[in-house]
Amino acid sequence: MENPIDNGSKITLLAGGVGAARFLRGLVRVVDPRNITVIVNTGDDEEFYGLSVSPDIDTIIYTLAGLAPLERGWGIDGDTFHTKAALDRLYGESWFALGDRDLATHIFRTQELARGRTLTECTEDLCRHHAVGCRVVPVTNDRLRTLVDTDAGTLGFQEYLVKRRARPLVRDIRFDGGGDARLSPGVVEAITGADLVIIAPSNPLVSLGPMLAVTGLTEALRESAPSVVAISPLIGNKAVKGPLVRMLTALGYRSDNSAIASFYAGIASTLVINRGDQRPEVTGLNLLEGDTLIIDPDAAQILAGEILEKCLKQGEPRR
Ligand code: FO1
Repeated sequence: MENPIDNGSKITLLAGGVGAARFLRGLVRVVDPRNITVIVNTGDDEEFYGLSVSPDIDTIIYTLAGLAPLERGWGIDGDTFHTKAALDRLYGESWFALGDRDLATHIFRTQELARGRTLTECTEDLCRHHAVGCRVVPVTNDRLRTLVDTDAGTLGFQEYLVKRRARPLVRDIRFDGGGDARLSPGVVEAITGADLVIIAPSNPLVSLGPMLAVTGLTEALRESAPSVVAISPLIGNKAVKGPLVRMLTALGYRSDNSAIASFYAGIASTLVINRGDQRPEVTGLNLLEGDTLIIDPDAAQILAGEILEKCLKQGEPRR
């Protein structure tokens, strides 16, 4: 590797969708991708037309493969929607836009799952197919679904976010299956064996929340807390993307770094906040300031480099 930061350290990233994918575009420039494990949320997964759709996994894979649209972040850049249009004529207009090329991923995943293969195995195949160098692992191979209790009733996460445009007032967030779901093989080892675990600038309530609901993840993080760093998804008390602020407010939290710090206290030792932003009031966390607006890969590379430089223990990697 040309980058002097990379000394063979093993890095594990806990990831939601677009925010995590944007950070990864920089991380892979400073760490050998073969030493990166990405543990991905599956609480957003949903079925459309009988097809298993895993939006966060696909966002990570398409981004690392250079296929994701820069601005929108999800799906495949330049994809067409002829199948969606034809299905809309058959069933009436759908609120979830599956592109023609994207559909191949969902058909493949659905078929392989039906053959008895695990989501971990399907994800490995998709990574190989797209020449993704990192190990991308779903947090669980078991059913896990984020449910949003709102003033308009209980909604699946995609129904809340996409169909209802995150407008209903959130009363509670639950993770169906969380208690029974088991962590995917290798997840605990990827955390306890990492030189550094990074929690991506994803939504703590609906991206990290479902992952932490799977028995064993919180414990693994607590065990590794000195090597866990979380990146706040807030910039100037606003989220770069998505309904985080609306959700925090509706649930009675403050929409600032104090709320983020209290969420990660006990499972991380360091919180990265945007340079110049209000610092959390009470926190047992070390604070690190960085430029966390990482819409372009160069900015993500600088942030990833700073985090590694400050948080990676000096000396030899663990293994
Ligand atoms: N988000 C939308 O706002 N509208 C869509 O029609 C949509 C389709 C879609 C298809 C495949 C996919 O992997 C993601 C898609 N997303 C869409 C994004 C997704 O709903 C969310 O951004 C994530 O679940 C949040 O991490």
